[in-house]
Amino acid sequence: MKIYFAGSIRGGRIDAALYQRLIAYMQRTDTVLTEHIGSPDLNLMEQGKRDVEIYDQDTAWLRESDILIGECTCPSLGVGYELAYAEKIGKPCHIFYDRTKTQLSAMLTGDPYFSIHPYEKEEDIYPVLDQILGHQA
Ligand code: 6IA
Repeated sequence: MKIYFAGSIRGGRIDAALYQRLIAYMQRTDTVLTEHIGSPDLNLMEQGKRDVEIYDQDTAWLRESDILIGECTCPSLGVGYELAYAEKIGKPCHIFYDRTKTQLSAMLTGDPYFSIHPYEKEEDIYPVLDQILGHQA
């Protein structure tokens, strides 16, 4: 499966290490098109890449992907945009967020299109990912 993993970049990098662990977990069995989202050096890497190129590449990957998986604990305008874009083109969307740290936007929780997975501990995420990706838990 080709996975579009969405996580905050300019919205804040507080959960970057979590993104990296989730990406590594999914990469054991599937292809993650957006593996840079977990990179600790993203600020350095971002320099020199024009925003229009980022937009064009990411929307192409969204169209190419089979599924979007978003980690939405750290609010990000870009991730919100990607979710709406993915819904518009009919890609299944799964949203994870830590319910002890944030309240998700009503624009996500109020939209029945999205599959929303609140969690309290990181280890709760992995069995749900296994189910989504069709692997034995
Ligand atoms: O508003 P935000 O920056 O938090 O939006 C984050 C979301 O937008 C992520 O899910 C990404 O898919 C996308 N995004 C934002 N900035 C970039 C980016 N910057 N590269 C790729 N996707 C991005 C450049 C870093 C790169 C050279 C490694």
